[in-house]
Amino acid sequence: MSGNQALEVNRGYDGAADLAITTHGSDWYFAVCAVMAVSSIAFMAMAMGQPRTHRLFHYITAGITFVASIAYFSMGSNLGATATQVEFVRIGSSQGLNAAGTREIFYVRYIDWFVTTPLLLLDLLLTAGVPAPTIAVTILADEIMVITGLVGALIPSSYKWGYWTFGMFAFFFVFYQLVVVGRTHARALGAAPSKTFMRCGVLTLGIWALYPIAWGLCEGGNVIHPDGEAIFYGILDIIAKPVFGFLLLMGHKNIDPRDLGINTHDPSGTVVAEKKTNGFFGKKHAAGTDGVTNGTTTTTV
Ligand code: RET
Repeated sequence: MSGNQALEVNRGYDGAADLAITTHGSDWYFAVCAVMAVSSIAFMAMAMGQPRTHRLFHYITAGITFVASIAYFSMGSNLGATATQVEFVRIGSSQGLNAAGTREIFYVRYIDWFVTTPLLLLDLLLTAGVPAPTIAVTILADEIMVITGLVGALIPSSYKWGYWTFGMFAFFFVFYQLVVVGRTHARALGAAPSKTFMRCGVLTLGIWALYPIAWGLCEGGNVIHPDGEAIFYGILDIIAKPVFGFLLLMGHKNIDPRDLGINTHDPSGTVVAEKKTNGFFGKKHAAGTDGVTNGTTTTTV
């Protein structure tokens, strides 16, 4: 036998679900895995074209797509999933669901998001130059959003929607931090960071808003077949990660990390970092503080 045998090899170790991906879904997941892997290599290659002091955003972005490629490898292999009783059985539906009982829920998707969505926010919020406490609380809200989505997806009863609702509150909080706080700070940094933040921020908000809808139609409402789920989330993830990453890194070609308050030190001295800074996330070298140390050290990236 040749071709994609993942479904035969890895068929439901923990009990196959009544409704699960077919070989088409598996093929698509492997294709997205390849897109993510190639993007990671491309982002690392772009990093090599920059001095070490200017690679922070390349490393974060390559990390995001690398983690995603592992998640997609798992899903293509029919792994990282568990059978969960559906709330809405849809026998005879036009979506070709025709299966009672359980649905294959890919919990590995949420492990991916738990690692990568904070990194996406870090990419954006560092570009906007927002203060560290704002970054921390936004990432906390983001993690609440992902975990409520995971827990809700694994709950058979209507109580799953309670978790979805909590997740939506957390999502609105993230939304606010980007739209209001992020935009205000980005504007203050000048044209290049502001343009990059706006471009990537608008893309992010538009795409992220579709995830709770996908969840409602897939893990939540059981309206779309797991193969359709693969395509829906796959397209969103390609836009949210590789497309976003590429736009962000193109924008950073015109941005000096020191203008964002990210102070880096190169021992070769080719890129001279500001000494005596206000720290990694701090304001860029406030006027009049030359030679004054506040106890923090310059961070090497
Ligand atoms: C869930 C369900 C609970 C409510 C909300 C959700 C939003 C999820 C989002 C996920 C974004 C993922 C990204 C992945 C990158 O590839 C968890 C679906 C609001 C916004 C950007």
